[in-house]
Parts: sequence; structure tokens; C-alpha cells
Amino acid sequence: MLDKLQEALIEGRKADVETLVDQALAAGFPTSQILNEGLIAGMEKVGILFKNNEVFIPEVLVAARAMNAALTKLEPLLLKDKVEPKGVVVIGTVKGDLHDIGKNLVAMMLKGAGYKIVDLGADVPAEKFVEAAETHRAGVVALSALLTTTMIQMKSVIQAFQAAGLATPVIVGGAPLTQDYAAQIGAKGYAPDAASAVDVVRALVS
Ligand code: B1M
Repeated sequence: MLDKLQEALIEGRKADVETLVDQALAAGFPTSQILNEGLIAGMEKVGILFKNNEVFIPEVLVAARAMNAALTKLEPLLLKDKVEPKGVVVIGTVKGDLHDIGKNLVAMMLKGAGYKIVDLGADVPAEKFVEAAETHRAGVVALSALLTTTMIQMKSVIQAFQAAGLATPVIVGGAPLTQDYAAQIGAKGYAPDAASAVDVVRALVS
């Protein structure tokens, strides 16, 4: 069944993806398995096809829409055990970068873990992160970047916080990132995936 879900996602068949998510849930598959073995694995295959010029931007875009629709469907389940907010996390994808699926997933996991999320969306300039962190008295700011050309924006965000005299810890993640790069730009944390982003935030907001 999860193979079929992957296939529908790769082909961008949004309605089928939604139906297959419902069927997988009804069949008793855990949410994490549907996410990892169905949706994320499917998106990885889309990435490979895209890299090999076997699919192009329009196909990737419809796959991304189907993925976001599936995530919206899974969100209530991820939030099932939600308790009183443990702190505020401002999250966004950095300037110049339109990839938002990973960021949405991180936001959902953090919500599920009890944090209040202020989601600034994608293509967010440094000053917006600073402004939102101040306004919402954020405990952590989480940055996402999917492109080697935009991950450098993360350093600008950290510098903007320093220039504003704000000590809010900034953490980073996204496919091209590494722990070394995060340390090099002065980030207070790095998470390779959504689940570890929760651990990193937990360690910073006590
Ligand atoms: Co683009 N894209 N894309 N794309 N895209 C990639 C990233 C790419 C690797 C594809 C490839 O070549 N194989 C490549 C980047 C190469 C590079 O820089 N190294 C690429 C490119 C080149 C581009 C364009 C430049 C293409 C072009 O125009 N010629 C263009 C750039 C547009 C822009 O942003 N300015 C572009 C456009 C797009 C679409 C708009 C069509 C679409 C995005 C739609 C959307 O997001 N709404 C898209 C997509 C979908 C992809 C791939 C196929 C899938 C990304 C994804 O959603 N993955 C991607 C290939 C790939 O990743 N295999 C690709 C699923 C998601 C769950 O994973 O986002 O990695 P991910 O998130 C993970 C972790 O990284 C981590 O947790 C998440 C969950 O575990 N994480 C964090 C993410 N953010 C975090 C923040 C944290 C912590 C953890 O905070 C602390």
C-alpha cells in the first residue's frame, strides 16, 4: 500500500494520495511509517528523477502539492497528544528559497511536541525573523534551506540577530546542511530531520 502511495505522490495525483493516506491509516499503518516510507521516500524519488532530467519543475510542483495535502491530513494525528504550549518557535525558509515541505514537517512535529509555532512561510528575509522573534518572544528560531545557494542566507539571519542585540538561539536544518556548517555560521543547533529538530529545541527551551 505504501508503494502505491509513493507512486501516486511521484505522479502528483493529489486525490489518490489523500485516499491512500486514509486507507493506510484505516489499515493500521503508524503515522510515522506513512510519513517516512510513503511520503518522504516518494519525495526522495521525485528528487532523483528531477536530478536526472526525467521530470521537470511542473511535475515536481504537483508532487509537492500532493505532499503538502497529505501532511495536512496527517497533522491532527501528529497533534493528538498536544499539551499546553512549552514555548514559542519562529520558523521559516530563508530568503530566495521556496522549498517549504521540510519546514512544514518540522513545524508540525514541534506543534505535536507542544510548542507554539509562528510560521513565516518561505522566502523570508533576515529582518522578518528578527521582527517575529521580538514580537512573539520566541524561545528558538528555526531556519530551513534546501539549496546550496540559499543556505548562506542563514549566516545573514544569525548576523541580523547579533546586530539587533537579540540572544534568541537560531537553529538550522535542510538537506544541504551539516553540523559543521551550522557551527561555522554560529548556529546554536542543527537538526538533520524533523524528529531531531524537536530534540534540539527541547534542549534549548527548558
Ligand atoms: Co527543488 N531542488 N528546486 N523544488 N526540490 C531540490 C532541493 C534539489 C536537491 C533537487 C535535485 O537537484 N536533486 C535541488 C537543489 C540542489 C542544491 O542546491 N544542492 C533543487 C533545485 C536545483 C531547485 C531549483 C533551483 C530548480 C530550478 O528552478 N532550476 C528551484 C529553486 C526554487 C527556489 O527555491 N528559489 C527548485 C524548485 C522546486 C519546487 C518549487 C518545484 C519544489 C518545492 C515546492 C515546495 O516546497 N512547496 C521543489 C522540490 C519539491 C524539490 C525536491 C524534489 C523535494 C524537496 C522536499 O520537499 N523534500 C528536492 C529534492 C530532494 O530533496 N530530494 C529539490 C521532502 C522534505 C520532507 O525533505 O525538505 O529535506 P526536506 O526536509 C527534511 C530535512 O531536510 C529536515 O527535516 C525535514 C524532514 O525530515 N529539515 C529541517 C528541513 N528544514 C529543516 C529546518 C530545521 C530542521 C530540520 O530547523 C531547525
